[in-house]
Amino acid sequence: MRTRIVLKEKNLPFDRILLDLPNKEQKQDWYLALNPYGKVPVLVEEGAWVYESAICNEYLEEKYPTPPLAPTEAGAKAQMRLWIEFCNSQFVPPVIGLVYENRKPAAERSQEKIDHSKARLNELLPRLEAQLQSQDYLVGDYGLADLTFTPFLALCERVGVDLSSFPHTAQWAARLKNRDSYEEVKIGFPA
Ligand SMILES: N[C@@H](CCC(=O)N[C@@H](CS)C(=O)NCC(=O)O)C(=O)O
Repeated sequence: MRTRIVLKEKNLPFDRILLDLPNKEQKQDWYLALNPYGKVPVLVEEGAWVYESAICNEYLEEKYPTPPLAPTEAGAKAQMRLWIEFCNSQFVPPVIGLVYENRKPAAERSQEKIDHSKARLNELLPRLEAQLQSQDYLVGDYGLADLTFTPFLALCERVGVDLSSFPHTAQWAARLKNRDSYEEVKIGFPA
């Protein structure tokens, strides 16, 4: 989704090839040759193939810089990468933890795991809230740092993460989810 958001923002045509993840198509040899991690996405273009959504997105930004989705100044670019890293290494795991528990039948859910993931998010959200106190987006204009969070903010809403104590983050999440690019890619996003 994060790479498709970039493709949409840049108005780039693409074909989407879906893999059967539950049946582990992503672990077949032909796919492992494209991405040794056996995960989606892989971006394939004549002359290049790239995996890891953050790397796909920077590739697209460098190859198709208009409209820009990243700052060009080195310090700001480093800040952008730090937010992407924060998203992937800190923010995503508790959100995924909540999604897994939420998918189980109610009787099999672990309240302890749910509480643990929500507590972890409540430790992380103040960092976003502080950053968004005086600006609409994480680093300058809307860009790769923000859109890296978009699908996971949408998941937060679905699994009942309460953002009411983080009003700037809640408004930012609403702005991100309201973009046309997200509207177009979210179709088919599993609950
Ligand atoms: N860090 C990777 C994460 C990719 C990832 O976890 N993809 C999931 C789907 S959203 C996947 O392929 N899961 C199947 C699997 O792990 O076998 C990225 O951002 O590209």
